[in-house]
Amino acid sequence: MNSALKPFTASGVTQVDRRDQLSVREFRREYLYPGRPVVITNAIEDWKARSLWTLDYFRSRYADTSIPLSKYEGAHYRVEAVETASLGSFIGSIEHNDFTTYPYYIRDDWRIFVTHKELMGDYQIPKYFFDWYVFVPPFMKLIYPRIFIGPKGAITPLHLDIWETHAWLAQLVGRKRWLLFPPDQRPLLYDYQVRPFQPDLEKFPLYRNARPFECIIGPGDLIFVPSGWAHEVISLDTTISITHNYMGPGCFRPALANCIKEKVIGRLANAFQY
Ligand SMILES: O=C(O)CCC(=O)C(=O)O
Ligand SMILES: [Fe+2]
Repeated sequence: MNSALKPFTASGVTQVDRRDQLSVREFRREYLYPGRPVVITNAIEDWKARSLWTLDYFRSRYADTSIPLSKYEGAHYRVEAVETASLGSFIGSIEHNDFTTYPYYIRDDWRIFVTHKELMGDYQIPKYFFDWYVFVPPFMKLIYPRIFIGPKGAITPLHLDIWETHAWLAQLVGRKRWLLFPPDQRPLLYDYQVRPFQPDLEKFPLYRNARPFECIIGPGDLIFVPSGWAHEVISLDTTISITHNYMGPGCFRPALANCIKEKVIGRLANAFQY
């Protein structure tokens, strides 16, 4: 995956701030309200997951748990390309392969937290992220937490997060490189079809003018991804991460509107067979 290390735009890259000992007040003023991403260090040191969650730990306890794998084919994950494996065999495969020889990624899995509820006690929601979805009825809520476990080289292609919510992701094992694009650069991204790590500039010439933000997160880092910031992520090692999406200042409108559209109007339409 050398391409991950090449320069990718003509216009330069801005580093995402890395902040240690960030207070909630500073987070709100400097990142949440202006809608800027940030990597916060030393914010999850009290989590059990911080020392417990390793590939060996998951293998020793959950080797027989069956888990959905997303297969990366033709630069995308196809919905129908989900296969199931035991967590033990998946972990064996990602220890001995990278993404080019084993293009499978556990993405957004929440089922493991339902099957093995004790995992929920291994982390807490960091103090920065108050989720307004706590006020909506359970059937309207997003499902979280969700876990990512993948081989070196695993890719999440450029996208906006579900319902235009904010997100946070905590890195437990390995490093991930992120490229993030502010909402006003949307016209340069061609409906998010560009592959920022290997852009096809003939097909997507405006991408030349994009100015991504970049960071590498490693174990113990927590990243805040504001609503509307498209991002692409590549694993530089075998990786484990946990994530939540949430509704908060700056995304109230789209996050609530999308939630109602999908969970209420969608259900009613189904019920009445529209
Ligand atoms: O870590 C990754 O591969 C992607 C994370 C992400 O973008 C997400 O959870 O929406
Ligand atoms: Fe995302």
